[in-house]
Amino acid sequence: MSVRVSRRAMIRTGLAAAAGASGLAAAALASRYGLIPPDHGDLFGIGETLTYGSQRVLMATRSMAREFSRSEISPVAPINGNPPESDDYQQLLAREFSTWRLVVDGLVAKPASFSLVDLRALPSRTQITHQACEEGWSFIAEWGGAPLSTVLDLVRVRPEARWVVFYPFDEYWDSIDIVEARHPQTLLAYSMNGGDLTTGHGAPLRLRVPRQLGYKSIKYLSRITLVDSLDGVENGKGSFSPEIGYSWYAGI
Ligand SMILES: Nc1nc2c(c(=O)[nH]1)N[C@H]1C(S)=C(S)[C@@H](COP(=O)(O)O)O[C@H]1N2
Ligand SMILES: [Mo]
Repeated sequence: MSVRVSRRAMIRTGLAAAAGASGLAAAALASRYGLIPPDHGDLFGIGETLTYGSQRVLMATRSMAREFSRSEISPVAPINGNPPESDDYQQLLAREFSTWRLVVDGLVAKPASFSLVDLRALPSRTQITHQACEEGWSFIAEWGGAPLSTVLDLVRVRPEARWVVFYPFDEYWDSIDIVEARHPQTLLAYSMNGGDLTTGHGAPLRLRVPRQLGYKSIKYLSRITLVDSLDGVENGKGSFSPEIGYSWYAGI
């Protein structure tokens, strides 16, 4: 039997109900099933664990972000932040990214790097999805690229890998879990609204994670690395976002 329950209702009742409404019991349960987000010790603490844990346990991990029709594409797509100023990035831009390569390494059997030509040769997917910034604005756009899962298959992810970490050419960095990384809508996007990705929107390649807020969709990608723990990665919180007051998990 399948019962349709609203997303909010599920999140509200979620793990708290399963654990007898006790936050600590919920945390113990979450820990047992590997559902602790990497920034659990932070500001959001127990609430973060409940949100991430509830969504991972109760929402089918395959739930899809809404996709829209072409007529719903926003006429204006705002840009958040300036393109990286680093010499590395500026030189690649000057050569129209012909010498750029995406490095994929870490807990993989076959570390590799991919040029834009390589990525464009992979099976592609387009999706018209909504991108919402935590600052309160949003837009709908069509994104095209290679599913991240295709690239993960090519490098052969080792079974112990649990997190995928993304490094761009600016100071951002972030990570997602393997469930999110393997989701069919999680895209390495090289096109937007039918054209090449512009510099502002993240050229040459950006991540699109349409089930989470815009800040998880890292632009200007340089390297992707697979790890079994985020403890030793940068600040140990899975993302730079907790440093500026935002949670690692940004599910919507
Ligand atoms: N590398 C990098 N990725 C980034 C950002 C950034 O400044 N640098 N901004 C993030 C934020 S806060 C949002 S809302 C989206 C904005 O994407 P857009 O500029 O294409 O609208 O990109 C995200 N990815
Ligand atoms: Mo944002």
